Amino acid sequence: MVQVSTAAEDFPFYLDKEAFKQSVQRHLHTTYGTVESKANSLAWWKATCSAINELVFEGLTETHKKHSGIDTRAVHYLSLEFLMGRLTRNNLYNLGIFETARDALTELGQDIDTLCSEEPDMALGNGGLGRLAACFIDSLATLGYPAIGYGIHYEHGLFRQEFRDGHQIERPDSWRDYGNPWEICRPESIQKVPLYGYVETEFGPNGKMRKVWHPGEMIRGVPWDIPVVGFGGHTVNILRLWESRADDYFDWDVFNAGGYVDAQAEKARAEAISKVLYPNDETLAGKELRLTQQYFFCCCSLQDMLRRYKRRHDDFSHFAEQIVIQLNDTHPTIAIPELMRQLVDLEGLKWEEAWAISQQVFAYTNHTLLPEALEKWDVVLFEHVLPRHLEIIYEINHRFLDEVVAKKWPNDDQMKQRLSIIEEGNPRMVRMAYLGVVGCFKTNGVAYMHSELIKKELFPYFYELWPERFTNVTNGITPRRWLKACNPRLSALFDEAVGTHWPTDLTLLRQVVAKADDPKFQKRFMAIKHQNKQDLAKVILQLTGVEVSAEAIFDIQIKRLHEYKRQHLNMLHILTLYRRLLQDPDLDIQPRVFIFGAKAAPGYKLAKDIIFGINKIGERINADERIKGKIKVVFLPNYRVSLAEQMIPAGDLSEQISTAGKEASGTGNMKFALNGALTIGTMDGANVEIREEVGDENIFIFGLSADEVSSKLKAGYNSRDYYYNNPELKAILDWLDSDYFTPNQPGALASIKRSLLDGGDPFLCLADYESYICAQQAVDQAYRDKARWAKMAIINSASVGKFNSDRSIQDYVDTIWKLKSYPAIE
Ligand code: F58
Repeated sequence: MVQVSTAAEDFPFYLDKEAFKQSVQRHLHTTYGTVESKANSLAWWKATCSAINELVFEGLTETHKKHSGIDTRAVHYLSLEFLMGRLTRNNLYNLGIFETARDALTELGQDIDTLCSEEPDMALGNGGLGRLAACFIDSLATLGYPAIGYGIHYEHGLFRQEFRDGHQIERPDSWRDYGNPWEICRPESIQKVPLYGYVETEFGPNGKMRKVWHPGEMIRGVPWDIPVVGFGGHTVNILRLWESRADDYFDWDVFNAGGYVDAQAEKARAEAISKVLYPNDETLAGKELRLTQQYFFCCCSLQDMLRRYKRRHDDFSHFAEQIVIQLNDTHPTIAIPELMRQLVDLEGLKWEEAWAISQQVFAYTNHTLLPEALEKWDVVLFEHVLPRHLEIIYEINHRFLDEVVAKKWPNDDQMKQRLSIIEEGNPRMVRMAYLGVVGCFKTNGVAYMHSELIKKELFPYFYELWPERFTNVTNGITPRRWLKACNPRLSALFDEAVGTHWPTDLTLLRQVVAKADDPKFQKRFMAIKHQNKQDLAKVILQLTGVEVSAEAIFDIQIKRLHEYKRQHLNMLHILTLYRRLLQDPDLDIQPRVFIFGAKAAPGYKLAKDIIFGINKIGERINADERIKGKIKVVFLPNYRVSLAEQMIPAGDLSEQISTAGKEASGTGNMKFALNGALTIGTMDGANVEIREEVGDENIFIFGLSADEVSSKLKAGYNSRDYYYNNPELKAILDWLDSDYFTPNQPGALASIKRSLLDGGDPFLCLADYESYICAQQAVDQAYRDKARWAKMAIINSASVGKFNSDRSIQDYVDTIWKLKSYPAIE
């Protein structure tokens, strides 16, 4: 493991309070043209960012000098999503000047929390996959690795969610309406991207055949760089996001011919590419615009890499030593044929040479086993948008089937069909995951269990062919954002207990296990949790108007809304408790607040119905005086990174209840455990590894295993058996047919029941119901014993050092990327 010093005295940037104050004031005057008496919080926030940027840019320049000076191997992380959230607080912590800035601002009459909340979230991602990319670039910079993130500069990130009468309404997100202080436009690195058109076979002067693509359209890619400050400030890498523009905005020919309107329309079409992030989670949108987005950013990024490489090299013999490209899911796999095109068609390499390079450069991370999330593109659509790439894919496939598959399984046409990158059928489809496996030297899953399932279930024949290509890298989270910055109280306690180095070596927290039984430590730990809960209670009141008590169990489920994540199983538990309370208002249960946060894909009807259901059930329960406030249900609108940062430190119970075998890893599970919440969860994804770390007695595991789930489905699962055999379950499901929760709208929640009965309950909520209710009873029991709960919470927090994203990155470096660390500033 690379050791990066992060002791306060080792931070390279020392800026005293006075200097910071002066810098903020100077920027207020000279950058934003305002004065102290007139400036609002937005102006103060921007001036603060400019002051921070003076240090950031210095780090950026030094890092650039260092990395280009040694011409070193670097990783290029290609991802359609980077869910960065807000950057101000993080940059301050990573530079080691948070306290200095806070005190300076206080003296200027400004509150740092207020200023930080002026920053809109940079929500350029849907969920786990995008947030993982953000954690990874934080870790890469922290560890001093040469790295660049490449993605799209969406004008609108993930939609803003509002509730209207309990229904989700989507509103456009505008994260840079008033300018964004962190981004730097780099017009000197603009790239051109061809699209559409046709391919011709030509013969060169030497009689050699070559393919020439005559594109129907050219788009410009304009890069915007976001500096990525590593913890300790020793390295500042960049995230480079591409914005699409019309190639020649002032097309004089069209313009002069009276085509002003046509020229404008063309401009609008070009700009549409980076206009908006697709809000789908775990379902693919087989839309032309999405394929165009994928190609657009891969094409720009590869040209950028080649341009930089060619500055120092005359041929491509060192390309694979210098460059490794990680594909974040299949979304950027189009980069594989694109590199082939650039090397063969544009640089004149032989196919074999180019393929040998390409095979050493790419690696692919898979994030899902769900069949509906595995990308496939209609061959006809593909040919229309990228005619040359389809030819290249055919060639890759042809050589793979003839040279590799036929050798291993001679005369086996069925095997060829099975493994073909092109799926036969009507329509024929390009299987992007197969292209990924064939074109990459490594394919990895994101948690141990997931990686095993990839080998056994998703790609069994590829695994037989190339066992050495498959590997696991368990996900992680950055402890800088997900503990130090979001939970300053607990961070201070840990500083005192184990010293200040835990933000880079999270395993140091293990020492705290020794204090788990110490009543004094327990008291301090739980007092912090209580204060965090009080803070969240205020947020809840402000966002929902519902008053909740910090004495109650804060039971939280935050993640995208999806049937496999089973928010509706949680709902069934709520209904069960509510019904029991109505039958016996004196029932002795621990008070609980059920807290949700989730966005549903705009076209995902059932997911939206579940949001509506939870909102309506909450309204009824929260207003029902008979149950004396013993349970409350709140759904916080517009769940996003900055809201997660307020919720996670306040969690007592973390709901990780996906159907076993469906959640590749999960990362929210790690964030909660680190902040001292106990997990109630299935044996799925990284829950399995969390259990290994914290011990079986400190986690509430329930439900069928992945093997049991698949046997049950194979044997013919009938959810009605559970419905008819469990009167309590039957009663709460029948409740959904009534208008009890939706006065004057009988049956408004019936679709949820229908999906569980007529719909066959594909994610086995009813099969796991009883076991879930039992596990929840065990939670209730455990919470009664304050000392026991405190001990369990402390052990969780202290035992999850493995899930530091620095460890994930080091695993990638060791098994896939083979990089050397070069912190720029010592
Ligand atoms: C998530 N995938 C996994 N996809 O579901 C989760 O288990 C894992 O922890 C995480 O990746 C990180 O590895 C995920 O977030 C998406 O959001 C895609 C967006 C584009 C469309 C398809 C889903």
